[in-house]
Amino acid sequence: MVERPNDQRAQLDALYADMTPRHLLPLWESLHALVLPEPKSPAVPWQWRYDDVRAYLMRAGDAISAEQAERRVLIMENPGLPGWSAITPSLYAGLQLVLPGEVAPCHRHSQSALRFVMEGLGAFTAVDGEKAMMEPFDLVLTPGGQWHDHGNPSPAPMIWLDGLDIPIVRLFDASFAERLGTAAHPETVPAGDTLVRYGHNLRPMRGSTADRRPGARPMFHYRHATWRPALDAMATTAEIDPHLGHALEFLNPTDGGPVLPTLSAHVRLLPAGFQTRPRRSTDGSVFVVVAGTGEALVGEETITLEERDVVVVPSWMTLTLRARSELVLFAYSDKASQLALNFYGEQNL
Ligand code: GTQ
Repeated sequence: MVERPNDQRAQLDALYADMTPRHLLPLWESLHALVLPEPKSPAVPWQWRYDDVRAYLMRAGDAISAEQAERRVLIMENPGLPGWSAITPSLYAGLQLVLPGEVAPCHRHSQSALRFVMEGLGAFTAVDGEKAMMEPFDLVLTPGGQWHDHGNPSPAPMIWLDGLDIPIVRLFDASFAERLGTAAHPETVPAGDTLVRYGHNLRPMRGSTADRRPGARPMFHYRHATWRPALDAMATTAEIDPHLGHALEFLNPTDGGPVLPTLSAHVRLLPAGFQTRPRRSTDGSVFVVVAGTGEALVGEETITLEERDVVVVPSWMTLTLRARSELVLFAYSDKASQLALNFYGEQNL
């Protein structure tokens, strides 16, 4: 509360008391907290150790089937956002388990999702009836509005990170969801079709019957077998960015923009012994350690990084990364949303 002379204070207090029941508030008491001079996230830096979460997820696997749960997922909720089911104010993150022989039934919703495979081989995500066979550290997209189901015909558990824009859709009160009614969407094209047609910087000619996927977003599978060699090659040939390390963004081949309307994703490589210069950006980000060990300095916090750890870096907190051994990271954020809405900012320090 702003300091006011006593008589004014009494006058204002009387005004507030009378108008509050009418759902009216004085802006001048909260303006500074509503319109901030710079971002100040209620989210905190945090880390989930993969083996720790995995143990709970396997217990969930004993307790409930994927079909029964619809999605058997443990939500990673930011300790600074209790009750939000969110890892940052705009991002959702969870770890999903599909056991051998299980299906996660077909549904669609306004929310866009990305999946980053943590463990397992040979389960699939099907988008509008087209399967992508998933391998560790593959990125798979299920854009908003498209039917998707998951299945695991392999003999081992399949676990992936779900990154969704649930809080963004909630902010706009724009959520629609429906179930198909059958567990799996009828298969529409052979598995892997998206990669054949759109995965090589080529596309079927416009208007041809071979151009089957939605025009604006035809690619939904970005394989580790593709992105990793590209990043490794970059690390041997390119000058390293002092603030990022070697970094490649996943892109939508139709326009060179982010992979989803709301979410962006990228990968980085830091050579052993390399330390980035500090950097901050307005897109709170979720990192996954793909390989290597090191540390993340997030504001005042030091977080040790080990393979498959999940780390959240809130908006505008200074991040410095240190690689003990060669460090490979995946990250997603709401940068796509912020760019579209003209909010995005970053600062190299
Ligand atoms: O796989 O469709 O973690 O709809 C949360 C909501 C996963 C999914 C989540 C979802 C999904």
